[in-house]
Amino acid sequence: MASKRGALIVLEGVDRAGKTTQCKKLVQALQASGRPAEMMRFPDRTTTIGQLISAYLEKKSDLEDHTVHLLFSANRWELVPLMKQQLDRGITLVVDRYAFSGVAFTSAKPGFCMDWCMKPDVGLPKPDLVMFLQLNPAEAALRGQFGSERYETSAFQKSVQQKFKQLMKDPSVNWKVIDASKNVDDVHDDIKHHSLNAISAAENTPLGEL
Ligand code: DGP
Ligand code: NA
Ligand code: NA
Repeated sequence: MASKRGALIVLEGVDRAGKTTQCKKLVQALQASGRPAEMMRFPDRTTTIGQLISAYLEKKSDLEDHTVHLLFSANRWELVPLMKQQLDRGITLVVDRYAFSGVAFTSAKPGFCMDWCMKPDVGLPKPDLVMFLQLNPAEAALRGQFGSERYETSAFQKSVQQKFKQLMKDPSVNWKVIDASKNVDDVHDDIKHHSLNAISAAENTPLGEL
């Protein structure tokens, strides 16, 4: 019998919802309980494509909007062989943003429909679980000022949040909404609970495709 695959677990959410902190805590908790787990994040700014994206986000370069959308997608695709290899080895991947950020952020720009935005990501490994860290804009504002990167304005983030709401209506994706206004440990408990269920379920189901 083949060994059991790892689960593909994604955290999405608006800025300052605590995604990165929670991804790290989840990986630590899984590892501490003897379950192999690794963290990934998109965009992965370390690759050649990722460096183009990073310069764009830092406003050191300007790129045409369709072009940058395709670069974000290419950045996910270039990591697929590694992701599949790790999942096959039984490693659970905890991913900070994925294709849903891709659709939500680009379709929040004028002149883009969600349908077009989804196309380049069709066929990517499908997450076994996508947790949306929900935080209302007022509470997010209390957590600090926006940085200086592209997209970090409250008007744009509001529109991104609306796009995520539409994406969460897709019943073919295993979405869970997490109340990110709770304290870090309570949010972690919710995330861990859903993740353990997803890890068990993934052992008996093949990896899907978006
Ligand atoms: P982060 O490193 O998690 O702060 O993400 C960088 C920024 O890029 C953040 O504002 C979200 C945005 N982003 C992430 N993925 C995509 C994508 O695929 N397309 C677009 N247009 N933006 C994205
Ligand atoms: Na950011
Ligand atoms: Na983050």
